[in-house]
Amino acid sequence: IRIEDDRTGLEIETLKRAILDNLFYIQGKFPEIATLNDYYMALAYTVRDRLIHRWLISSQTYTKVQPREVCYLSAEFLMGPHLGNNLINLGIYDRMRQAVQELGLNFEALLEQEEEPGLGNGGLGRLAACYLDSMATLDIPSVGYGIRYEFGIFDQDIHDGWQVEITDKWLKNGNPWEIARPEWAFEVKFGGRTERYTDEKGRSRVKWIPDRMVQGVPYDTPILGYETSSTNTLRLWSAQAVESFDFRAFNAGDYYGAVGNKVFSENLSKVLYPNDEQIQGKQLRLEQQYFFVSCSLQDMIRTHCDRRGLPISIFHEKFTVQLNDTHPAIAVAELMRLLLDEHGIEWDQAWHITQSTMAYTNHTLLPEALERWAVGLFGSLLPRHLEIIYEINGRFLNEVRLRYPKDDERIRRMSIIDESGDRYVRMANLATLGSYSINGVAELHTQLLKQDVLHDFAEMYPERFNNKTNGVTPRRFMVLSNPRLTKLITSKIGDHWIRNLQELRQLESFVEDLEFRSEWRQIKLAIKRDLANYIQEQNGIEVNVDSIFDIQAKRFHEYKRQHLNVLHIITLYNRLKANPNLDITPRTFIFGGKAAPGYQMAKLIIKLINSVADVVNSDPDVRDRIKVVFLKDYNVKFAQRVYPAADLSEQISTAGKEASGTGNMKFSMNGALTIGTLDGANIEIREEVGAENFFLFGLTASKVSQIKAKGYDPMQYYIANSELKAAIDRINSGFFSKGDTALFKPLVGSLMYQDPYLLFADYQSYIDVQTQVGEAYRDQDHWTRMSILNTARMGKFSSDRSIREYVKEVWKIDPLKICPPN
Ligand code: DL6
Repeated sequence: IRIEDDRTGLEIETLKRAILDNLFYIQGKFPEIATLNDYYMALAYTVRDRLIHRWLISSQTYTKVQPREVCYLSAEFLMGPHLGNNLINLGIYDRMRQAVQELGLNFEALLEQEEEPGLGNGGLGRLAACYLDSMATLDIPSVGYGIRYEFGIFDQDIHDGWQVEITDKWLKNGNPWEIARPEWAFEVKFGGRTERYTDEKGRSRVKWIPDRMVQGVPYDTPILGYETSSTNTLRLWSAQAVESFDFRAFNAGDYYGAVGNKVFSENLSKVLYPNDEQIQGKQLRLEQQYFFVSCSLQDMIRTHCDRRGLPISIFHEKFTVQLNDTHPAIAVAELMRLLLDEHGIEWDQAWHITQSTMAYTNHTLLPEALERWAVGLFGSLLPRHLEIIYEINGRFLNEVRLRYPKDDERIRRMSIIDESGDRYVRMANLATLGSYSINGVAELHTQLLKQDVLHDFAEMYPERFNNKTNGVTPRRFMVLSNPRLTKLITSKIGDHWIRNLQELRQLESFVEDLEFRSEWRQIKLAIKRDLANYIQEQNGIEVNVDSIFDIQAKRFHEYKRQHLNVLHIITLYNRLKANPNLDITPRTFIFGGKAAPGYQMAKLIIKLINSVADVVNSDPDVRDRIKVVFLKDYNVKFAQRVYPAADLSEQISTAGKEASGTGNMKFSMNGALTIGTLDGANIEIREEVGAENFFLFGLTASKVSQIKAKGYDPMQYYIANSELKAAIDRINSGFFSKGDTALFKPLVGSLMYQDPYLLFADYQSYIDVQTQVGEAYRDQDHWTRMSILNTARMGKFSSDRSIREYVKEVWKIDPLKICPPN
């Protein structure tokens, strides 16, 4: 008899043995007293064991072959739970479920037990996580570098309709997926001053004398690809005090002072800033950015020079760095510093290496999200970097002057230093100038980037600009989150679509198959029933599973226009009040999402939704034809339940504001129809699924700019449109706020007098198209066809496609197959 190894074997009996073994030896528990969490940990270690061998072989192969690698630098990685995803990628999901069940345990409850590592705010961080999955799946040697925040994105509770934030203690039960590597820590300097000196070769050099130092300790998590052995690393840095730095204080007997410093250092990676599209200019945030960037670059250089013994002059041939927005843009100045000051390289060569290494992805056009740092703050924290930036800027502006003589306005716009008032370092200009590739995340976004925010740079260096439309991983957002649909699809077209999402096109030939349509519908209904049960448990609201599940789930922001959705709800409500027998298609309006804690207007919109829900859900005149539900604490784990249950996906941002969106892709892949504007990736989704399978409304981005340029007056729309007026008046009258007419004043006032996101201008078009949605839903058979076609035609939006494009057009990296362990 061959007995499999307990740490690598994949037979059901072996898996069972391994779980019990880990429970005993790692958790230190007999089964009789083990908690659900003990079993979760034992299961997670069992899965991790099966990753480790592949992980070690992968890094051994990278050391041997020395391939070109991509390092994805991101201040956020919104990974979501690891367990289910790793089981899918290992190909042992069903087997493990059986093993767990044979041990008398509840598999779903164990999956549910995992605390989600919520180390991101939303789209940008989740995109980074999808890209890690795709890079490993496509055998691309890569490392994700970021910060190991002790507290991730806050948990959201709702009290009296208001959002309340609770700290996310995601590490409280331990994290079985990571391995600490204190032996590979780096020191990071802050503050102080610089000094010039002459080195032994008579060259003038600069020394940075910091006034404090922090240590970055890496925590590594294996990232296994789907159906491959490639296992890459997510390396997150945790801040710790440098003991030696506090020696003086210890020696002077200031024990408490020294320990206080330690706490101060460790604050650095304590908490994720919870703002998704707004910078706040806080020193700690800049410290976080510099901290992880410096550790990551030092780590790459150590791998390159020390481990692989390669000369620093060819660093850019072996490493490329993708900057996930400007949060890591300080990498441009830090790599220059390391090359100039630590490796003694001359300026021109250092600049060549730096600019051949960095590539920058922009994720937003919103002016309030474009990062800039006050020069005073920047210089006091990073004095050497400020000098380097001044030098980069001086040399660059000379080039601009040569190319565009006497164009002072252009010089002012392109300068890395904003001198229009108080002086700021513009991080987007630094990232753009320091990179060989600059990309937006959807066709429209890239076009607007070139037209507007980075127009001068695109004119000067057109060859550096390119588009990479975002994508999402079908492993997590279809296979794991929608097993029923996955099974049906696979029964018809096999399972190659999971690796090559374009194969979903084959589903088109089943659209005319009555039985297939019926199965498709039954599956959607069953998933809606599950969500309805959850809503009943969580919110105590009974919803009709035959109603349209109309879902808007994303961060709260005025540009995303959740309040436009609310205006539609109130309009329907007003119609029902005026005509209680009105025949409307029943709808369940479902919202989910967090607001940045300091963003009062977004929080007020959450309060409005909950206030409208209270009134509408309990009004007997409505007779259950509309229900409004706010699902609290929307996160990746929960999103996986929500996407598959949607009939209608709300993608209703003001055109030109949503860079891409990725939720739009996840909904549509799972068979939801979209109601949306021509914004971000909506445009490309509509092109793919067909205009006839997409509910389009609203102004285009260019119309939005034109209207604004002419001087937009929302009041005109309010006066002219009786239904819009009635909806606004209802809010204003205190009807939804128990007579309190002050509560929603800031919101109503902003809409009536400014309406910066043009809700009023788009209102009628939105309402009209929502009426079409209601009518279309009545023809269930036709709706099902549209739903199937949405899924069938979403192949383009796999993150595998995005990564293939980055690999071919930007990074120029060859895949490297990893031999499976035998
Ligand atoms: O690219 C990922 C994601 C886009 O899909 C969203 O449209 C965009 O809003 C989001 N941007 C951010 C901006 N954060 N910063 N800076 O999260 O990126």
